[in-house]
Amino acid sequence: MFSSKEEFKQSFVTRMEHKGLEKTSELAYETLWEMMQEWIQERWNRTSQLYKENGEKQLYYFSIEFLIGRVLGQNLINANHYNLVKEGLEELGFQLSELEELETEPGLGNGGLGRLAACFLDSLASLELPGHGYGLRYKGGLFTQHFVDGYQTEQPTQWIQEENNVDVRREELAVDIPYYGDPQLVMGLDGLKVKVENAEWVKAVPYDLPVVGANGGTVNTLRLWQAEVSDRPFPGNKDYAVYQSETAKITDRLYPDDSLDAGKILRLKQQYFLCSASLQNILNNRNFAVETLPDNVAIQINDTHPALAIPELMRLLVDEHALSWEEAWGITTRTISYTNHTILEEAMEKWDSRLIQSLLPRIYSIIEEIDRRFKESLEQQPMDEESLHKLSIIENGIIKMAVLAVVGSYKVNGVAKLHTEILKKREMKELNEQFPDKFHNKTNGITHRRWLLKANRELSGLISETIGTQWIKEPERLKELHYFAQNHSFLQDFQVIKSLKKDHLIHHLQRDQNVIVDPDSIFDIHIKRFHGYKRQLMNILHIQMLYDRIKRDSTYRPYPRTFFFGGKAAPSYHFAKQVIKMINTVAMKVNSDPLVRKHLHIVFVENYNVTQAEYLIPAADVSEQISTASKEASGTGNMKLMMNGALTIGTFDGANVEIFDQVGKENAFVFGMRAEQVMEYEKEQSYNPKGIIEADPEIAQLMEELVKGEWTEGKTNVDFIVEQLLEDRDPYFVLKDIRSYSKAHEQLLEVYAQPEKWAEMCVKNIAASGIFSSDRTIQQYSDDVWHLTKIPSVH
Ligand code: DL6
Repeated sequence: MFSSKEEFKQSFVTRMEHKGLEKTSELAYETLWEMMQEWIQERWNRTSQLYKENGEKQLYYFSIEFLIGRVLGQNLINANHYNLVKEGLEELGFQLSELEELETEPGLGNGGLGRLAACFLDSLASLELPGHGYGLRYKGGLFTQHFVDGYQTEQPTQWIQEENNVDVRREELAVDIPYYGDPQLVMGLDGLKVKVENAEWVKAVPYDLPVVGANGGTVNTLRLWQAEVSDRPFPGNKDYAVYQSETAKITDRLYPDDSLDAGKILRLKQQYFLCSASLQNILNNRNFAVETLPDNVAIQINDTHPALAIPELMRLLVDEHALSWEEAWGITTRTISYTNHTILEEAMEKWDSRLIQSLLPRIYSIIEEIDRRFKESLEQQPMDEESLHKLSIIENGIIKMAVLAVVGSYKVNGVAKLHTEILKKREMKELNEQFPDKFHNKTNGITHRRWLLKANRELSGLISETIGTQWIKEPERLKELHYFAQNHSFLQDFQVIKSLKKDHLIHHLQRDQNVIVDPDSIFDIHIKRFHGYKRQLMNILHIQMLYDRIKRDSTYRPYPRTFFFGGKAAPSYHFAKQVIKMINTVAMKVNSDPLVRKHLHIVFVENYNVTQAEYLIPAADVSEQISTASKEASGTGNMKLMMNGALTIGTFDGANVEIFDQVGKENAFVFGMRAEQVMEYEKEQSYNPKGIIEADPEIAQLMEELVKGEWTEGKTNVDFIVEQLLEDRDPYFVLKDIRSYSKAHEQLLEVYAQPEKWAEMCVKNIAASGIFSSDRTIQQYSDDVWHLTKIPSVH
């Protein structure tokens, strides 16, 4: 942006003076933002021009979520201007960190899936690969979480303000999206074709956000669609006012609650809106023959939310571009590939056929035809009913989006080795047998530029001083740190930085939530969405066990620990909301007990988001990754925490397995059942927690207290929890694993009592974390799936 600090300062001051107002932080932020945008714009134009001239294949990542977090600091880092700007501003009396706090975080995602999409965009641009995102421009991102009386409350968050200068409106690229209507066969110039009469059209207007890669060379695009009323004629028999308000809702909020039918229709509208707008945009702006689409474009669908891209591309190719079904199918199935992010039954998307039939009649008929042809192709094979059921796209009035996504894609991947194996051997066994070459694994990754370089400037600095800066470009070179894992002075430096990051977190929490945390305690961090399988319940039950033990046994006086929780529950997920309430209630009791408080402290960080994560992760000593084995597809928080030198206490689940492989089990605290055991229990339905309760007095006491409501201000606040543990037979095996979890915690305390040993293990974790950079993941996708060519930027 500037060749020197002086040049930056001069330009900054001139602009501030030009504004002529009081020199507030807000004005400084606005000025810095403008300067950065101008600098980016130039690079952005250059990259677009380069792509146009070059004509190489482009990747489009379709995702209903992009949890990008704040962009100002990240862009400055990727532009290599962070330090220069920080120092320049300091000399002018401003703190860059304070200005960064003024940016509203765009919460355009719920959790792992959306954050992964953001990491991928960062890696694509940083590897100078032509890859862009397509998403939705929700006015309101994920809700803001507040606790009232310990309960989660949800307030809408408005990301987009009147004067929004983060993204650029591209009116000239707007397209119209058809809903409802009657598909009719009409005779066109090129023969019979389907035309949807009386459709309700909605205008999709793109807004572009720049994605700045490392060294500021390549600037790719994240294109977000906004819904507006269309100029096309409106069907006479419909209510225009209803249409207007329904249209505004399409991009009003991230993921509306889909427990009701109205919510479901809206969700479906959103999904189709994203797919249709993005595909029309790709086809309208191409400079190649449509038949060569797979050579010029790769489309990755992020889970099944954008799976309607398959029938929509068919519609566009057959109805608008007059291709035959066979030609169109060949093109579609060589262009689209699909990533699965879950095997949880309830998260596998299924749509009521009637809903799609009424909202998207032409799309429904295309899905029917895909299903019919696929079933026809299976007719020659002997097939039992169960297999046929697993291979059906439409069955009993239900459309299974995952089956549609597999059938219509050329590659399908899971997000960690274990997850992919479970997909291939169990969840999608029959599909894998039909398409053995489609399935592959791509273990997730995280961008080390945000999660180390930005979130932990101090640790990054120490690493660079120690092994040089090449690790920034090639994160696997973090391995070189291994040689320093027993170097006393390096370990000391690491410890000093950990304490510093703990202090940063403490100040942040003091300011934000008015809590005081002991800097010398172990920072044990459990941050993720609230879900039964993620077992925040096991963590809090274990803390209750510790409380009871301290009270009961005067010789048990463990080293002080602060247990941090952070995460949101879906508004309609009552069980998860009760766990939140329970944590807050237990926190009150633990934190106010003069004896116990010396050993245990619970802090629930309100409104966990990317910004909070940037404070929490560098400060962590312990990373809680305790999901029921087989349930967590990958996890990415586990990688971020490891990269910042936290030790994992975790199960053999998702990417934890690969983390343990990389760092060695001796450098983590591994416990609990294996995935095969869990799946065996589930198959046999042979698990009954009652036996465990009867055999373990400590667990029995805990359950008794829980049932009596001693911990939770009465029974009604835990009825879902008690019901799940006892009547539903503990589906996430909390009671089965809690004993080994407790033992792992005891081992952890033993190691923490040896500070140098602990630090050595932390450094070994950092050294082994490079493989979890999303640069590795993206390069693998590019090599095996997208076949992109690196296009070096011109500086
Ligand atoms: O792949 C990103 C992320 C994984 O790390 C998590 O393990 C997984 O739970 C999450 N999956 C979803 C599924 N949503 N749907 N459908 O968010 O993906």
